[in-house]
Amino acid sequence: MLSLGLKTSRGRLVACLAFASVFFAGAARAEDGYRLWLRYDPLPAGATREYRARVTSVVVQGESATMQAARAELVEGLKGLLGASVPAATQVEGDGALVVGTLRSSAFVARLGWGKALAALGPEGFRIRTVKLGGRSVTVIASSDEAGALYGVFHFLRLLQTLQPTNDLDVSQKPRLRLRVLDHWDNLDRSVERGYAGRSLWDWEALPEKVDPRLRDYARANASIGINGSVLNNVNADSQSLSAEYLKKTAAVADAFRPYGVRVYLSARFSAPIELGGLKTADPLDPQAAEWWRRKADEIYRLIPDFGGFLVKANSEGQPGPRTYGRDHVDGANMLAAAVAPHGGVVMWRAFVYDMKPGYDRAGAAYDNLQPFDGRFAPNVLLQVKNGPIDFQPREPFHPLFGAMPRTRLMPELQITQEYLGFSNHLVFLAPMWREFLASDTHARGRGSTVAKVADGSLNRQRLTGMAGVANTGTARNWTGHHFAQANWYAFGRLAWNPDATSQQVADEWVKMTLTRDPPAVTSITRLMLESHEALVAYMTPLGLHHIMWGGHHYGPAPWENQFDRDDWNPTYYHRADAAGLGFDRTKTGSNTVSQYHAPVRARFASLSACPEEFLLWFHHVPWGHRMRSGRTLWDELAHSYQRGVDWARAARKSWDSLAGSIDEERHAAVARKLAIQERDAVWWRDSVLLYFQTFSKRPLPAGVEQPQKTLEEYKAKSLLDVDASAR
Ligand code: GCV
Repeated sequence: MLSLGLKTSRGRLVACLAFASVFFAGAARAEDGYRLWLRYDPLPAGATREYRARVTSVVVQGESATMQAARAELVEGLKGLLGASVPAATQVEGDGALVVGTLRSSAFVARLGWGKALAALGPEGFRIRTVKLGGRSVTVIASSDEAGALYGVFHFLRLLQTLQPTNDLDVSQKPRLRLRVLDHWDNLDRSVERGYAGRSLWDWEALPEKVDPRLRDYARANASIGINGSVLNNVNADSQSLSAEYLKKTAAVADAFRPYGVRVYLSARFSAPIELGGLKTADPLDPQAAEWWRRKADEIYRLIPDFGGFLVKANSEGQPGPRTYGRDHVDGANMLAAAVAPHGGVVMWRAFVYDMKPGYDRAGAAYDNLQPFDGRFAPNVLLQVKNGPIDFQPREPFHPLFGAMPRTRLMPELQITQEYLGFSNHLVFLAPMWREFLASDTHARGRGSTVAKVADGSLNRQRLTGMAGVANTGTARNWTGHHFAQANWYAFGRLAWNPDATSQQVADEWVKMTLTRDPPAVTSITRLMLESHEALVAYMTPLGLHHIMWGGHHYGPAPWENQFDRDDWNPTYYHRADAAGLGFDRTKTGSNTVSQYHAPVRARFASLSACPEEFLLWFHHVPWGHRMRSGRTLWDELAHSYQRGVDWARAARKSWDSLAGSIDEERHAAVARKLAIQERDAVWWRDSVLLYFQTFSKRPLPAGVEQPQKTLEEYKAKSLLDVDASAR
């Protein structure tokens, strides 16, 4: 983002908000959440009056599908928000015209002399300015390319939705990251791996003949937050998705997305040349295999000229890959990269590779497997790295690879769907977790070498950049299962656009656009959201605990679990509780994976006294009686943390209940039901984890921590998922 300048007095804004309070108290009506944050209901009367005077006609210049989408959005949006149609015109005729166009599509924009400035903002950037022309005040949304104009339109509508002043605008924005992509772990049978919001949105059986109109709404929602790519199928890929039959279906999806600037990508199964092409090998150095991929890429681009490229999970969790044929990751990635390069495509190669050797620390595995290849990947390859070294835990330290591969384009992979964070049952706003990650300082080039700067290419001077989020969408009417899970989809888009956006800003926007503009309600809901991640960590995995979830589904606690053949799928492997203490020693006396971080980070994490307490048990095996900064023992601190989490879940319910008048009944009741489940789960977590660890610590629960509701045996007997089918 270059700059965002709003030159208006705060006074006017406050006045608008006061109107909002009155208006929304009276206007609550049923809602099912389908409209997401793109609800264009009438604004409060005061704001409407003011905005109507500013926008008297809409002049969108350009007839391409994208410009038509921009026009339709503006016309519909303004009609809804202002409560009356704003006429569409072809010329600027009076005061209050809103002109939208690109340098090519609009003679008006071309005459403004902004060519250089717009070129500097790139194809997706935009400028919004209030200009005076012959005594008339005109608002201009301009860009060098159409995608930018569309993003500018959504930005302008967001200003109205959040009651911002629009009388003297001077906004210039461009996305900090180039590829802003949702990864769908959707299978061809429409099941969704780690999906908690119904079935896959892609109806493969009906495609390509029938294209669900919902696909347009999906693309539109993505465009409104700057997401410009979508990987349609699971990384645990089925070769069929690359068959001629399925490519036609994918092409129909791509057609539906195109007006909104969303490109499609596919996950590629590495062994597809064997399964689809009948070859004997998929060895990346085998000329026939490489040729098969080249032809496949040509076939895809004939059908989908703007196809984004491939995402690949190779040699991970049973997936085939170059190592299956005695080759390495570079051989595999570069062979695929060569196939898509002539068409401008990319390969997103995943770093989630964790082969196990006896005594291995899984947290160090991706680094060991990938770091040696730094500087050897082709220019159109991005290495897609999860935010933390294990696997989308409620809290992890940043992945050490972000500081260790300066000659490789590293693309963070975040998980929007809540695999380890209570599925679509728990209210947890993920922006604070992602911000913590993006703001982490790798110290790779000294102080200030944040993950955000690695990702946006500024630290290592890279132009091809990106961020991926594992999608949480499905056929659920509200898209994400939990109304508040929509906020995580929203936050992913906003942070991929600008990784420095604050969680507060993102939450505030989302609440005003989605739920209510009533100021006290906005304050209490944003507070709830901003506290929610810390609270979830407190009742699930405080102080650096990780991966103590139940079995393969990961819903609810099972720290006692040790039955999996693979050591590192067992919670006991991660927490290492014994009579002496708790936690995984990753310092020199243990696995020493802390050495994968740069010097000052490494020293801080490695020191028992300097280690941030939120990561204490991640890096250290700590005696039960260890004095924490609070003065409590480790055991007492742990117990208090679980209790704090439960207390928060209870308080959250109360606070939500008190908002009944400010939010429509339907969504209010749905969220209230989920919060009741969240409270029950928090208690379940507290009791079962403390009871289990107590068998090692042999210490009583400190005062202020409630006695467990069941026995350890009872908790062990049943997965939390089984107590409530709605948790699925
Ligand atoms: C798509 C974790 C999840 C798997 C997922 C895998 C991955 O292990 O539990 O469901 O597989 O991560 O990211 O590839």
